[in-house]
Amino acid sequence: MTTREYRERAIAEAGYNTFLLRSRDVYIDLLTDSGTNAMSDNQWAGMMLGDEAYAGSENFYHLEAQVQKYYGYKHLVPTHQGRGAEHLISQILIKPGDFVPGNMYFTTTRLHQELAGGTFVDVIIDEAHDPESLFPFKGNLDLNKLSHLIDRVGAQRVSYVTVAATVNMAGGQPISMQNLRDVRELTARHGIRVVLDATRAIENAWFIKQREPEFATSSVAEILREMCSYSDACTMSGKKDLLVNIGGFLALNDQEIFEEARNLVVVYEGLHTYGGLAGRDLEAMARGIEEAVQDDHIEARIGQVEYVGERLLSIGIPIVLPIGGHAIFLDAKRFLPQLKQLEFPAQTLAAELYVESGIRTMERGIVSAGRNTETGEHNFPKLELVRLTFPRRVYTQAHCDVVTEAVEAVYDRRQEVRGLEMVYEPKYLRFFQTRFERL
Ligand code: P71
Repeated sequence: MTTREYRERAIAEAGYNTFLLRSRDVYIDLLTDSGTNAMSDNQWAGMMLGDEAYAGSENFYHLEAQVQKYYGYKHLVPTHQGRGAEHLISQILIKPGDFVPGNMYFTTTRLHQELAGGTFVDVIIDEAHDPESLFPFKGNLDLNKLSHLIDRVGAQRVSYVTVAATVNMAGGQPISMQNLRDVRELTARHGIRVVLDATRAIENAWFIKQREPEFATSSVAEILREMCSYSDACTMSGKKDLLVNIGGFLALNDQEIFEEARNLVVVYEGLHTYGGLAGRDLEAMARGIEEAVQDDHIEARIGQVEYVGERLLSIGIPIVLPIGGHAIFLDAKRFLPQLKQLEFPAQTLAAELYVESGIRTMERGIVSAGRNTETGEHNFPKLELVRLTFPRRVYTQAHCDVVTEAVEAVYDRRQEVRGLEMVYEPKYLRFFQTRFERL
């Protein structure tokens, strides 16, 4: 525990950016659920069985078998984390001038598409941009938007469609199985590939089980397999669903693309049987898959997020609805209506929460959205959110109660809160290192 005065100094020194705080100065860390999960005894035991051969490690073959069994793709290319896989698939499939439609942008995904010469096009349904819409599958793609894009630019210039499950930037919102089937059908007619961002697909599968009657009695593992069957490849950050601290992969069916990816991975990540990871990391991820698809686990995980969300709702805090899979998203526009978007409401709220309680959260608004690559202007996203992200198997209900009380305390003094001014901005993924001062 630190004092309020201490935290005032710490956040000022961090340029009011929670990414620039030292973790020792944080009391409850809800920055991200990425790589912050607690590994099980079984995973740690697996770490002791690391086969650290340069080539052909046993742990690679174990992971490959697990990915084939649970995700259903033929080929596996391990990478150090999700963005490594995004880099490979973007470099292989995107030609300069191409378009890459997807269900809302994700920061690293879009950047790799742009660096490969592509233009990302958001084809998510409108409901996803409305924090108050109660639509149960706000991750769905809008098939009209997608087919208009294909008609406008021609199927030849659409590299592939990125389908994220769940959609992080929309508030951890799921896509329905029906929508996955429809996207598959539409793209198949045009010969366009589908690449799934499977980072939180297991959480998505749980929502399908809850909300799509056809799947009420299916297991999460069965739903996951079917979800993946409507895509040609997936990129994966194992640091979320798969309960590890580091790791990711690209998995795919097409032999030719696999050969290219297996060749390119040796340039950027490491040999094709380790992809920048130690053998022990591959083993922890292989074991993590099996734990992650257990219905009991995923129910408890999403149930914890729901518990916090329901408590916040009961005291009138504006959050994104429905409650998402990995996080609660505070709606900073409604929380701090006195601030203009260029006074960075979500960045401000994240800083205030830290000062109030030592809880670390993440901005997901205009700072994360970056600038338009052509005009250089800020992108102005409709959603201006602060994410309270829950690591898996880490915090207790008591921590959750402390979090709720902290949010309430900031809400009670919301009228006094002033905004921020940007004083330093790096070129790529600016939200990680941008610095601010108080207005
Ligand atoms: C999260 C992260 C980590 C992160 C990344 C960028 C900015 C802030 C935080 C990473 C994801 C993700 C999805 C849907 C791909 C990646 C990249 N999320 N797709 O939410 O959520 O994976 O971090 O392993 O490279 O805190 P990577």
